[in-house]
Amino acid sequence: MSESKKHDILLYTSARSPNAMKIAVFTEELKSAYGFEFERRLMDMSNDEQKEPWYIAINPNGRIPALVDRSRDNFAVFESAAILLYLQEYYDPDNKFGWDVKESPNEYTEMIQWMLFAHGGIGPAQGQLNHFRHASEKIPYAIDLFTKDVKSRYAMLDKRMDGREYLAGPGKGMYSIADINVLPWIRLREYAGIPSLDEWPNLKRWYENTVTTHKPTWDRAAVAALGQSSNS
Ligand SMILES: N[C@@H](CCC(=O)N[C@@H](CS)C(=O)NCC(=O)O)C(=O)O
Repeated sequence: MSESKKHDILLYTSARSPNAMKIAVFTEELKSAYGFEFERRLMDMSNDEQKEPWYIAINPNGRIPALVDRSRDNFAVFESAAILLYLQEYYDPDNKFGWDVKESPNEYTEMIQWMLFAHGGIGPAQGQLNHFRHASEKIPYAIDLFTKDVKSRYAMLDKRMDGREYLAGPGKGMYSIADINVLPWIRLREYAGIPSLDEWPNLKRWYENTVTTHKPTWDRAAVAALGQSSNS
């Protein structure tokens, strides 16, 4: 691991969240690669701290995660995928986890397209499924609708991963923020009533190989973001 380098960055986050897990995985990868260190503040979600005016000034959407980069004039970033892109742009100088838009425009666009697919599709659909499955009033139509929606998006990822190791990049692909952006949702599938990945063998191999190959960082991220100590 590189020498530790503390950046003046404050991340607002919480426990038990796939969106928090994405950022935790990437900051752990940056820590391993560059010694990246930063400050983390857990929001008190049980008291709706994320809806308080001081936080809305940082993230108008009133949700976690959000980041303030004090070393860049208090620049604030919200939306988990945007935070991954921001950190990759400024704190991954060797492009170990992504591509530079000017140097590799095709790879960059491929990475962005899979990030947007997951951010605009899997996150919202699986989030709604979680909500309806765990609501006090059970509405079978909604549960069924969002189960089908999530499964169809998993099927699309499965097709993409046929013959590949990672989502974006030439050949079999390169481990990047495109993978880090979506695999935490796959990890937390059980809460959405999807215990097994057997229906999607390519997706299953991709998920299992990634968390095995990058086990130290994923394990540390799971402890930081989910309070879990082993893979699930
Ligand atoms: N699209 C947003 C979603 C953020 C989000 O929904 N965060 C949840 C935790 S996973 C949250 O803060 N929920 C509390 C609330 O909605 O008040 C992102 O990816 O950052």
